[in-house]
Amino acid sequence: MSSTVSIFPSGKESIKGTQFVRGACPHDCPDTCALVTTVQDGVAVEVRGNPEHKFTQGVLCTKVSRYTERTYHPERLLHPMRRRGPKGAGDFERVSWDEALSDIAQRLRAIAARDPQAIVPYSYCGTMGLVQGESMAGRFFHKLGASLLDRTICSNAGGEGLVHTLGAKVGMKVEFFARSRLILIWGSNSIASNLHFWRLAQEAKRCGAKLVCIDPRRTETAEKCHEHVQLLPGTDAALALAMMHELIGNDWLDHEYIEQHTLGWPALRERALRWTPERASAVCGVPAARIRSLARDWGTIRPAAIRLNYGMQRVHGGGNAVRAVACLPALTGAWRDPAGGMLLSSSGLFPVDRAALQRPDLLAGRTPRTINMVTIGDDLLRAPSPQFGPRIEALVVYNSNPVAVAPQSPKVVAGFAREDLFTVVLEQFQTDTADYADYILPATTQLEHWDVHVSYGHTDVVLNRPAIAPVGQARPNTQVFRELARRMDYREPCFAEGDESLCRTAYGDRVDFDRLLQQGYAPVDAPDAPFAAGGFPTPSGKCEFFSDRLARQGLDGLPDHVPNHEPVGSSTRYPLAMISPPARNFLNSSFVNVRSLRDIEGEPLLEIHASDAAARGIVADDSIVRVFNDRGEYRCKARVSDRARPGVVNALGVWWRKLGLAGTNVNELTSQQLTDIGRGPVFYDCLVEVEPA
Ligand SMILES: Nc1nc2c(c(=O)[nH]1)N[C@H]1C(S)=C(S)[C@@H](COP(=O)(O)OP(=O)(O)OC[C@H]3O[C@@H](n4cnc5c(=O)[nH]c(N)nc54)[C@H](O)[C@@H]3O)O[C@H]1N2
Ligand SMILES: Nc1nc2c(c(=O)[nH]1)N[C@H]1C(S)=C(S)[C@@H](COP(=O)(O)OP(=O)(O)OC[C@H]3O[C@@H](n4cnc5c(=O)[nH]c(N)nc54)[C@H](O)[C@@H]3O)O[C@H]1N2
Ligand code: SF4
Ligand SMILES: [Mo]
Repeated sequence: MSSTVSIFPSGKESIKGTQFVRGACPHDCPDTCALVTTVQDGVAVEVRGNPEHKFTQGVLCTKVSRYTERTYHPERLLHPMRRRGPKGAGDFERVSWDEALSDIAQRLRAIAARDPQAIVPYSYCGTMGLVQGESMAGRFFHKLGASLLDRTICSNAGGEGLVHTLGAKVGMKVEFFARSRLILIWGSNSIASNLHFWRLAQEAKRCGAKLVCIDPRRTETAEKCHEHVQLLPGTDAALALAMMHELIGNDWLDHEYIEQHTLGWPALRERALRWTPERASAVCGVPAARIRSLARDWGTIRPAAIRLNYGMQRVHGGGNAVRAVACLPALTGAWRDPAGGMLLSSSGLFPVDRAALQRPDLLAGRTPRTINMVTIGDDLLRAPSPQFGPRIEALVVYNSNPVAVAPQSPKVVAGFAREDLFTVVLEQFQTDTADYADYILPATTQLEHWDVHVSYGHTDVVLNRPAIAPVGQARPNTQVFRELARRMDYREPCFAEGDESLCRTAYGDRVDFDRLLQQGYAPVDAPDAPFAAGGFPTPSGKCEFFSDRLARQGLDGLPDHVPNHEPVGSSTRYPLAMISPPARNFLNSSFVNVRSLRDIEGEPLLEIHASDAAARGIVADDSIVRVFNDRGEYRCKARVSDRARPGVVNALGVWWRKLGLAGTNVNELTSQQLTDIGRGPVFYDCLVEVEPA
C-alpha cells in the first residue's frame, strides 16, 4: 500500500501524463470500496484501494484488485450483436448501434401497443450504482408502463424483517466493532464477502474480544473465530429464541431498556420460555450446552455486537430469523454502547432521492403488475390469465445474469428459450443469459462511466468518475435507455439528463457534491449509538418485538422459528441439506470468466462431510459427483471436508453454467419457493442426494 503522498502528490491528480482517478467499487458487496485507478496514455493500468478512505484503507479484495483484467478482458463485448442461431446457442452477428436500437424500439412499441405490461425489465446489482442501476432505466420503464420488478433476489426477507423490528435498514456504525468485546458473526463469511469488516473484527480480537461465528459451514471466518456454532441451515430463529430463554432464566436482561424502548415483551417472553435449549438443540443440531454458553456470553459480556449478514435469510423462515436476532440487542440493552448492538445493513442511512432518479410519476396513474424476480422461471412459462395478466413477451435484462443466478434454472432456461420471447441483454460479457438474447448491447464497466453509490456496510457515499473512454463501442446503461427513449418519442426533459447530472440528482443537496468530486467520498449523518436512548424508526418508536404491521398482514406479529420448506429429515430420497454460499474469488456470477480468479477456485465444488461421503461410496477427493433432486441434477467435484457438517453439503459459488462441468450450475437444484416475509428466494433451503457420477 503506497502512502497518500505518492498517490495524490500535492493534491493534484496527475503527474507526467499519469492520472489517478477516484472511483467506487460497483459490486454487490457491503464494503463499497473507494478506488483509485492509475491511467497512462488513456489506458487503466492499475486499480487500487483509496488509502485516504478510512474504511477501504487502500486495500481491495483479490477480485477487484484485478479489475483491469476484467475491463480489458479479450472476451469483452465490443459492439451490438443480433441473434443468428437458435436461442441459447450463442450464435450472433455484429450490427450497428443504430440498427439495434431502432429495431428494439420498434419491437417494444409494437408489444406496448397491445399491453406494455407484457414487457418486463430484469435487473439487479451487477452494479450497485444509483445511476447505471435504476435511474434512466426506471424512467424509461415507467414511461412505457412496463411491468414493475420486485427486486427480491438477495436481501428482501432479512431487509423487511429488520424494518419490522428496528424500523429501517440501520444499525451500529461499523467502525465501532473494533471496540466490541464480543462479536457474533452470524450468517456471514466475512473474510470472503465483507473483508474490511473482518479487519475491524481482528482489531477487536487483538484487544481481547471474543469472536463467535454462527454458520452451518466451517468457513475460513469460522475457523479464525474463538467459537463456531455450526447449526443446521434455517434454524437461526430457534437458536435466538433459546438464547432469550436463557437470558430470562438467568435474568441477564436490561429491564429498564426493555420497559422504555421495546414493544411486545410480555408476549415475546412467553414464547421464548417455550424454547428451552434442549428443544432448540433438537432443531438446530447444536448441543444444548453450546446454546447455553452462547447465551451466557451475550448476556454477560459488554459491549456486545452482532454482525448479521444475508446468508442466514435465504430460507423459508428468513424474515423471522432476522426478526428474532434483531431482538437480542434490545433485551440486554446492548444498544446503549456505540460498540454494542447489531448491523445487518446501513443502506437506510443514505438519503437517496429515488423518486427523482426513477420518476415513478411517469406512470401517470397507471398501476402495472409486479413480477417477482425470484419466480422468473415460472412466470416466463405462465399463460395469460386475469390474475397474472398478459404473457411475458419481452424482457430487457441489465446488471444481472438470471439464467445463472435465479433459482430453479431448468424453468428459467425453458422460459428464456421461448422462441416467441423478445430478449434484450445489456452486458459486458456474453453470459449464460446473453446466450439467450435477441440483441446483446455492450455495456461499459465501472472504469468507463459515472456513478454514485450507497453502501450497506459503511456510512460513506462514494462517487465514481470515469477513468478511461468506453472500450470498443460499449455504452453506459443510461445512454442506451436515453436513446431508446428518443426512438420511442419520449419528450420529457428528464430523458436528456446526463450522467454527471444524475449523480447530483441522486442525493440532491443532502450530500456535498463538490466534496464528492474532490475527495471521492463523503459521510452521511450517522449517529454513534443510534438507539442508546431508543428512538427506533418504527411506527411505535420502539424496538418492535411485536409488529402490528405484520399482524395486520395476517402474519405472526412475534418472531418464531419457521421450519424450512425442505427441512432435513423430511425426505428419505433427499436426505442432505444443500447450501450454496459465495465462492471467495467470484462475486455472484461475476468474475467466473476471469481466468486468474477461476484458476484459484478450480472447478465447481461440493464440500461433504466424511461420514456422508463414506455412506455414498465417495472416497477420493475431487471425484466427480452427481447432486440431484426432483428439480434437476448438477455435476461437480466432491471435496471430503469438515467444512461441511454431517447432513449438510456446501456447493460453493454461482458458476456460469457454460463454464461448469456439464453445462449447469447449482441453481439447477434450488426452488422458486419464497420466504415468510419479503417474497425472497430460498437458495439455502434445498434438499438433495449425492452419488458418485
Ligand atoms: N467474495 C464474495 N463476496 C460477496 C459475494 C460473493 O459472491 N463473493 N456476494 C455478495 C452478496 S450478493 C451479498 S448479498 C453479500 C452478503 O453475502 P452473503 O451471501 O451473506 O455472504 P456471506 O457473508 O458469505 O454469508 C453467507 C454465509 O451464511 C452461511 N449460511 C448459509 N445458510 C445459513 C443459515 O441458515 N444460517 C446461518 N447462520 N448461516 C447460514 C453460509 O454458510 C455462508 O458462510 O456479500 C457480497 N459479497
Ligand atoms: N444458488 C445461489 N444463487 C444465488 C445466490 C446464492 O448464494 N446461491 N446469491 C443470490 C444473490 S445474494 C444475489 S445478489 C444474486 C446476484 O445476481 P446478479 O445481480 O444477477 O449478479 P451477477 O451474477 O454478479 O450478475 C451481474 C451481471 O451484471 C453485469 N454488469 C455489471 N455491471 C454492469 C453495467 O454497468 N451494465 C450492465 N448492463 N451490466 C453490468 C455483469 O457483467 C454480470 O454478468 O444471485 C443470487 N443467486
Ligand atoms: S468487492 Fe467488496 S471488498 Fe472487493 S473491492 Fe469491491 S467493495 Fe471492496
Ligand atoms: Mo446478494
